Amino acid sequence: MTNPVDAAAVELERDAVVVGAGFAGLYALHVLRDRVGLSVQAIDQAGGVGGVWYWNRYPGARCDIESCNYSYSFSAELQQEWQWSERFAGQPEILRYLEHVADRFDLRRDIRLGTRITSATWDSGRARWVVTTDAGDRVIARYLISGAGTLSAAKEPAFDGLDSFEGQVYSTARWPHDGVDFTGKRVAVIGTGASGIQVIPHIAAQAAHLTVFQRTANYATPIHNGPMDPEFTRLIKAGYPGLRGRSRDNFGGLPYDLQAPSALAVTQDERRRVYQERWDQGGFRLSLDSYADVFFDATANATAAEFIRDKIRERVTDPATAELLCPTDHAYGTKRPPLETGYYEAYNRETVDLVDLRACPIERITATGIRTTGVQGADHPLDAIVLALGFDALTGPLLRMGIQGRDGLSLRSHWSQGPRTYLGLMVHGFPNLFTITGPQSPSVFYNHPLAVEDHVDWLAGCLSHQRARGIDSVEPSAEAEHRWGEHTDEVASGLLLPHTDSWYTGSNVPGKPRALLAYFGGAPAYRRICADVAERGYQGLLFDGVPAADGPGATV
Ligand code: NA7
Repeated sequence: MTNPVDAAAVELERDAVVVGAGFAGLYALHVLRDRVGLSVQAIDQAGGVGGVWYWNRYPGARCDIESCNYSYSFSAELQQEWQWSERFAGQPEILRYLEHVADRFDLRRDIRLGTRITSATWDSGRARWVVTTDAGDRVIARYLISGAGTLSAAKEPAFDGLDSFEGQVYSTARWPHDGVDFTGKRVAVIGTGASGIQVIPHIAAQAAHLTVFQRTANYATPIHNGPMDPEFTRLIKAGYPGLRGRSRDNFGGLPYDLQAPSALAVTQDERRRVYQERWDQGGFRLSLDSYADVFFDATANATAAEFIRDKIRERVTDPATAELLCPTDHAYGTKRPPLETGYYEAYNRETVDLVDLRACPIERITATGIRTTGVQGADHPLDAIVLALGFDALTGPLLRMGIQGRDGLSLRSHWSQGPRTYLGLMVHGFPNLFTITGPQSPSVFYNHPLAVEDHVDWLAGCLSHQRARGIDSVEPSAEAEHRWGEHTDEVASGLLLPHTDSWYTGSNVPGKPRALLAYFGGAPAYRRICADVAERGYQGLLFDGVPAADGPGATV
């Protein structure tokens, strides 16, 4: 076996390698370099900063959280100077914001773009990570900080014959920078998750004909986007500290009120009034701000589900199409609820058809289109196919990096039955590896920029603590990791969510082990746990192989 640290091949030594230049990577670079004082190299495969907002450029791409919430809170100046033009910013504006952050905090000089990490190997002898890139060089670093994202590894299409298609194939997760003109084209969209639901109205308005291939109908509800009102902007800016505080005290990191406990404790009229009010407010209000037991109780959930199905039936003219668009095979909120503008109305166009892949699955893609089978199987002639198939969420970005920890242990084999972490942030056997918004942390259940800031701030404290004591390596004990996994499972046990096939559970990717990939204990409880761990001297961690503090690890 060759020594991973071959001095002749080393090009760069840094204290830390940060993976990614999206929300997580940019903030990690800023804090570790400018607050902790480390030398840092950030690396991103993309040609620019922005993470998912660099790649997902399809028409209609938009954040599903209000921009005054889906933004960094760490800099009062940044909050005051940045103007959001819409309530829910579109992809171009979020990308401009992240580019501004990179410039404002002078981050670009330490970001290497257009470079993919091909492997990261822990060298125990030197207590360093050896990170190789597709440029053929290496960076040697004490810490490996992943800001690789949660929804950044696009699912690979596995349709027979895709290569034989003579038209154009596009993926929402890798949209061409110059845009696409579908005028006069016969277009297919495969996939009706959040991405498909955002792009479909735009393609429907432009293409000569659109065929949507739907496997699972979704509970999409209106986003109710609009321009930012100057008075609203003024109020937000005047109240940012309170707003962020309330967000961090909320389960999902949004400044919403406490949900009422039960949809079943009120009359049907009252329930419908609440649902209608949340529907009118838009965003995630309906799912996150109505009744808590919608997430736990199938009967309570059914009341919300039926409310949404009624709305779909009102909006879609053709009753048969409306029924196909009504989800009946999973509970509301057990897939991330897509937010839409004009999605259902798109099906009222004469030029838009819906194909039910449950009744007639795709047999293959031919040179000229898509062939479905089953009773209503048909050949659909096409000029372009848009794939909106989703992501290998949370674990995918980490596993695709080729990470090897102590004694050659690969992360892929350590996670062969699903992710195993401590706090969703560290992994036993992988010293000095930190996974920002990693699996088994609140991540996708917590407003992303705040989740990122919490993790990076905690990490900065942990690294400062170690460095002050001359500690070379940190990793969780096997017991702490085991207990965190048990706790994560226990928190999820009463939920409806694990029973649905979705990217939350990994079941959208063939062969991926089924596990609820994020921690469902909520931001306030999780923040308390992390603070307790630090206050108790980093309980559950091994510093240079020795328990950092007495006790087995995070207690809940
Ligand atoms: P999603 O929500 O995972 O949606 C992917 C869609 O693609 C969904 O409708 C899938 O159907 C469909 N799909 C996936 N594979 C296939 C195959 N092989 N055949 C037919 N249809 C398929 O991903 P999105 O990108 O839309 O959204 C991801 C998140 O990004 C979103 O939640 C927001 O947080 C932002 P299925 O439901 O699996 O039957």
